[in-house]
Amino acid sequence: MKEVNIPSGRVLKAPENFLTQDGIRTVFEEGKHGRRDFIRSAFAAAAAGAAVPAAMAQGNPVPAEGGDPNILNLPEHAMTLGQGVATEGGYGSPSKYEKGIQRRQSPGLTQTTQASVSFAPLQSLFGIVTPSGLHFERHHQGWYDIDPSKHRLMVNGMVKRQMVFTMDEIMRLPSVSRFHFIECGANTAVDWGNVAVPTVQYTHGMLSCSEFTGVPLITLLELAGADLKNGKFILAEGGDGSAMTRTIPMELITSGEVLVAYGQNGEMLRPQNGYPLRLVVPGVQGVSWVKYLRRIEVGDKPYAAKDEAVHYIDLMPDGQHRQYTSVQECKSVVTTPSGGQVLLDKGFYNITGLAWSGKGKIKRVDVSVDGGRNWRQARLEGQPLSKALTRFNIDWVWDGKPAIIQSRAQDETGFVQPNYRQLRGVRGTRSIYHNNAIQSWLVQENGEVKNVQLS
Ligand SMILES: Nc1nc2c(c(=O)[nH]1)N[C@H]1C(S)=C(S)[C@@H](COP(=O)(O)O)O[C@H]1N2
Ligand SMILES: [Mo]
Repeated sequence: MKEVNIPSGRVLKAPENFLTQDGIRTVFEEGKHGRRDFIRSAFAAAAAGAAVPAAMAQGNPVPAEGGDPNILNLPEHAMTLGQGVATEGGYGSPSKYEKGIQRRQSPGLTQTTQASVSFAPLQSLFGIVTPSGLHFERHHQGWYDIDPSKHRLMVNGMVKRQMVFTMDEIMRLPSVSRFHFIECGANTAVDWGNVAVPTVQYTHGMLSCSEFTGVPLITLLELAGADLKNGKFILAEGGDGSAMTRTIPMELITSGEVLVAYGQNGEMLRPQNGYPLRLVVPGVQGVSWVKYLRRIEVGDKPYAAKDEAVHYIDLMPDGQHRQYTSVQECKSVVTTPSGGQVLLDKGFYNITGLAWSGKGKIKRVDVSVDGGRNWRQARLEGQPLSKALTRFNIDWVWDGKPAIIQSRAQDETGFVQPNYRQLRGVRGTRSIYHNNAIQSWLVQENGEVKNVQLS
C-alpha cells in the first residue's frame, strides 16, 4: 500500500501496483513525516514540561530534535533565497510534486496514437475548469500546430458572398467568452456492456470544460449574406487529414450559441484542441466541435457525412440505427471517492463530483451511499451555468462498512439521469455512444474503491 493525496488534500492509501495508481497524487513528504512528527514532538515537549519557545506556541515550526529547543528547525525555503522570476522561461508549469497528474491513454484501446484518445484526470481536478494542458484529446488523424498566419476559414454554399477569412479578420470581430463542457459521444462507452475500466479517468475522462472565446458563427454567416430562411443546416469541415465534417442544425447557430473559437481559458487554443480555430457547439457531442476549422457551408439538408451517417450512430434494440444524435443528455459522476482511490479510515469525507447537461443548466444532484435506496441532495457550487460542468459536494461519514456511492443529476428541463436498467430499457445493450447512466463506486471494507454496476 502506498499513501496518496486525493483532491482537496486528503491522504488515502492505494495498492502499490494499481493500474492507474499514477493517476492519483503521491503524498507530500511533509504529509508523511513532517506534520505528524510536528504534532508528536509538540506533545512530547509539552508533556516533559520543557519550555516551549514562544514562536512554537504560536504554531510555528518545531525545535530540532534533541537540540537546543530555542533554535528553530526552519525549513530551507524559510531561510534561503528563492528562485528569480521566469527561471524556467516565460511560461509557467505545475509544481514538480504534481507530475502524477496527467492525461492518459487507455492501454490497448486503439492501434495508433494518432487515431486515439487521452483521458482527463477528473479525480485530481477542482471546480469546473479543466486546465488546458489536461483537456482530453480525441484525434482521428493526429494533431497539428498550424501556422495561424496561413490558416483560412471559408464560408460558402447558400450565401450571397463566398468569403475567406484570415485569423486577423476573425479576431477583429466582436467576441464573446463562455464556459462550456465538451464530452465525446463515446465517453463511458466501454462500460455499456459491463464494468470495463477501473477509474473515473477512464470511465468519464473524455469530458472537459473551458472558457472558450470566439465569434458567434451567426456573425460570419451574416457577413457572407447567408440565406437564413432556406439554409437549414451548415456543414463544418476540419483542416486535418481525417476529413472531419459534421452537419449542424441552423437553430443552434441563429441562437448565437455556436462559436468559431480561438481562445481557451484565457489564451489561444492548444494545438491538440484545434489551434488556431475550432467550432464550439454547446451541449452537442464532441465530434461536432470541429478542430482546425477551415470551411463552413450553408445548405438546406443534412450532409450525411461519414462521421454522422456511419460513425457516431446508436444501434437501438429494434435493430435500427439512430443517426444525428447530438445533444449530450444529463449526466453526472462522483470523482472522489472514485475507482482506484482508497479511503484511509472511517470518518468524514467530502463526496464531490461533476454534473452536466447538453440541454441547459443543472437543477439538482442527489447522492446515494447505499446503491440508490436513499438519496440526499448535494450542494451545487456557485450558480450552475448552461451547458457547462457543475461541481457538487456532500458531506459523508463513512462507518467502515461497504458502501455504494452514486450521483443522479437533474437538469432544468426536468430530465433525470437514468440508471443502467432504465437506460438499457430504452437503448438496449448494443450501443457504444451516449451512455449517461448513473455510475456506481463500491467502497470496500478495506477502503479500496471499485467500479461496479448494479443490475
Ligand atoms: N478536425 C478534427 N476535429 C475534431 C476531431 C478530429 O479528429 N479532427 N475529433 C472530434 C472528436 S470525436 C471529439 S470528441 C473532439 C475532441 O476535442 P478535443 O481533442 O479538443 O478534446 O474533437 C472533434 N473534432
Ligand atoms: Mo468524439
